Amino acid sequence: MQQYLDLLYKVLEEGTEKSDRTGTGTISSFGHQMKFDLSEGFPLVTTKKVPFKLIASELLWFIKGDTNIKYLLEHNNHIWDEWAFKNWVESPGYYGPDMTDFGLRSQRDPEFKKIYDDQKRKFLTSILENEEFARKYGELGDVYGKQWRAWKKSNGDIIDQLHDVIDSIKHNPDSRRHIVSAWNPEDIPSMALPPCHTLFQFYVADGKLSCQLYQRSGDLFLGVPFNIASYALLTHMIAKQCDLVPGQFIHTIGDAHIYSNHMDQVKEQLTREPRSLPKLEINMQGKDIFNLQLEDIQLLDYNPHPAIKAPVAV
Ligand code: THF
Repeated sequence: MQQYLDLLYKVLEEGTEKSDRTGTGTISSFGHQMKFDLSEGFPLVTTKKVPFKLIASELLWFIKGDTNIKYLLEHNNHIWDEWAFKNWVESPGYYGPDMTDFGLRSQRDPEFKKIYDDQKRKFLTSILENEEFARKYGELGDVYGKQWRAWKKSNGDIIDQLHDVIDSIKHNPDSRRHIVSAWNPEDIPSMALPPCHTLFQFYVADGKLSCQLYQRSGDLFLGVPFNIASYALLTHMIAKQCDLVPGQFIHTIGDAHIYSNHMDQVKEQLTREPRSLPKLEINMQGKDIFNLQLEDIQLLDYNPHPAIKAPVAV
């Protein structure tokens, strides 16, 4: 994972200060690429502990075509909470205390943080306990799961891009069109967040399956370790289903940035020595990626440095 550390270092050294949508502030640099050979081990960052279970349950959620956080909550996965909570507090149904800019305010004002935590806890309980509430307010809109599995055509039909790409890898491996796009310009206004991982392409040669992702925007400290592992896992799964061996994961990033409130964490991480990579085992007997369960995915020999906490920008 030296490439990941090199990228952190490079953006720290050469990045430009830029304001951003969330008001947090970043240092940023444009246009980077990392290449991971998946035969050398599973590319999960070892210089801090990354919660792999959350990555796996998020990916299974995308693959199911689900866009409601209820499934994530049932798997103790809270990485999308803030985006659903934002929709709720901005909706006409919300009568609680003012939550404008809750992300930034909760980091700066401990009194507000208590009120915010309380509102968020109530919100999450309602999602888990009240089906109608969950259907209305757990929904993130037309995010990844929707675009991968049910891209809406102008005539009302849908396209299952993930299913189709697996078919084309199996039946026409040399094709140069093994592409899944999450970027649907028409749907951008109805998304909780326009997709950061915009488009990915598969490539088959010498019995190996490679994948390249174009990510328009990458939160280098929090998001990118998740994104690398998520697409590496997807490549392993699809390779297995198509009787291929995992080749490379190539990660191309547009705006690569470090949030101003992640600087100390990044510097701490850069003092640490990378360790040997873990291994991945997937049990696909009698299954395909569409009915794979969390228990079928095992990470072995992962011995990272301790976790480093950081706030997520909303
Ligand atoms: N927004 C921002 N600002 N950064 C992102 O990385 C990001 N995502 C998704 C959508 N919007 C984003 C959400 N993905 C964590 C990790 C991934 C996320 C969101 C949050 C996170 O906080 N990880 C912690 C552990 C959290 C926990 O244990 O619950 C970590 O230490 O890794 C990028 O796709």
